[in-house]
Amino acid sequence: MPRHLSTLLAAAALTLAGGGYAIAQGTTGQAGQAGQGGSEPRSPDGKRYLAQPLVRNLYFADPSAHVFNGKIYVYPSHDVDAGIPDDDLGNQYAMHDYQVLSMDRPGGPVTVNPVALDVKDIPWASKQTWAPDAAYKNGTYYLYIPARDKQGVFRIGVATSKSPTGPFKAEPTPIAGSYSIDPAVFTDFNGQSYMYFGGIWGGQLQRWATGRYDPNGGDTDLKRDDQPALSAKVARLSPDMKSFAEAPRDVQILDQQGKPVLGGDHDHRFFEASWLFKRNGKYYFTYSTGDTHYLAYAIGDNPYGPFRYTGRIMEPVQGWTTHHSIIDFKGRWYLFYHDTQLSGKNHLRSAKMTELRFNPDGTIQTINPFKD
Ligand code: FUB
Repeated sequence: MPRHLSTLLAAAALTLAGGGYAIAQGTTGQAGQAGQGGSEPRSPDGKRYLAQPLVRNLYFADPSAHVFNGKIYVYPSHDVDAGIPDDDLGNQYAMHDYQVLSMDRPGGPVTVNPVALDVKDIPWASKQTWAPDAAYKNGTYYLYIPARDKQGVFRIGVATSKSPTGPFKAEPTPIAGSYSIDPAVFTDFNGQSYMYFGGIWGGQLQRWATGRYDPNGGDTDLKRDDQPALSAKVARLSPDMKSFAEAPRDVQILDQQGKPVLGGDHDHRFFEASWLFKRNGKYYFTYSTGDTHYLAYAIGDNPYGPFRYTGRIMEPVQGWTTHHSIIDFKGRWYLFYHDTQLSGKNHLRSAKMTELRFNPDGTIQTINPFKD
């Protein structure tokens, strides 16, 4: 779709009747989508999807959900088709703006709000506005933005607004000391906020293994299978929510024996897409295993960890990437994720949501993204 047309569509602030997670009727689904016109949509290998896209006429991925003022706001990447072939560095993910989704309740109509921020209005950024997150403090909403800077290095910036749906105004420079991708901001019950971030391969985390950016630091991971895996990072945020109050630390993930998960353990090691939530006094660090396509979780006793690997949140979805968020809404928990149901293409993803259930011991009931 030409960029000016998508902007016009966005400005219309479409309210998509019936676009909720359980039903998704009455929207403008993709032409030729299997199952339109009555029958239930099926994956290319014939499976029925657990949930339907929140939005059907635009592509949204990496859904970071929050509850602000009793409503659900989702801060996703806005996927577009730039005609770039798939590669391991993610060049096909050529997003250039953000739009916020909102809904009053799970299963209710989903509003696609106007463009909240465009890369041309982020002074330090050049391209690839990837998975964002948001936070609220003292009357201001903060949008955290990973993007490539003018030198092609991923950094994380921040933009502010008085409205949860924007428009957001970007700070002139990225957060000092930030790097890589996938920011996720967790605010503890005492009001202290922390940013979790990082991603290997196209997210460039492996290039920071020495603490400084090394452009020759590899395109995937460190290829040291018998060494502890590269870690996500965490940094306490300053009271202004726009800077780090400390140098980023490693988010250590331990296996069931208490040893660091190794780089060669692709079923369990951190790849990208950090999230952090707290339940019953425990801190759940959740993430994607990337090339093995699981959403996994590890449990700790404080925001810094270490976190003990505990299990899978979700089995692989349709599509290469898997990225999520988790919220408590009125005492029930929900997982937001994405897949490629509508496009069949890795870089054109659709955000979805489904209920997340816990066992009495605090473990998570693993979700199959298909009904079959
Ligand atoms: O959307 C671009 C990238 O794909 C995200 O930053 C990753 O988490 C993966 O979902």
